[in-house]
Amino acid sequence: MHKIFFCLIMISGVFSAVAEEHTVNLVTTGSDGQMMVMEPGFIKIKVGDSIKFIPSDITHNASSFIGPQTSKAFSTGLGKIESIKFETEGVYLYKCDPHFMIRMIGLIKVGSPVNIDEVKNIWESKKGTVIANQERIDDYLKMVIN
Ligand SMILES: [Cu+2]
Repeated sequence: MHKIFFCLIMISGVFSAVAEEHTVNLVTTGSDGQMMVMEPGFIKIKVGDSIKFIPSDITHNASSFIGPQTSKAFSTGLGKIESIKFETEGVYLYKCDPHFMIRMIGLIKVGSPVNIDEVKNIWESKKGTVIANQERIDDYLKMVIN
């Protein structure tokens, strides 16, 4: 009997280590005063983990933008709380569709950042000029370390 309980505890421990659900808030005003920002803007997760995206209001969502070539695209509904599972290793930039032009963009690192150079190159070619939050994504990209 004790052995069975021990096994159950071991199994539940393994499962919680395998897949976690993280939370990212999509907010109009950030806790540090930044406007139109993902919190946290840069998050590290494991392959198989999920992220629950929580918009502060109807004007925000999370939509894949630049990611690993074999990854699935995703787009959550405006104002909808949705959980997305990340099963492909690499770095992902994702955006809020209504606020892309003011860089409401976040960065997710899933496992190892195997495609970081590619993401940086694509971002350089797309970033252009904007009216706000110019340095935000470059700052996030600097945080990606193997
Ligand atoms: Cu937004």
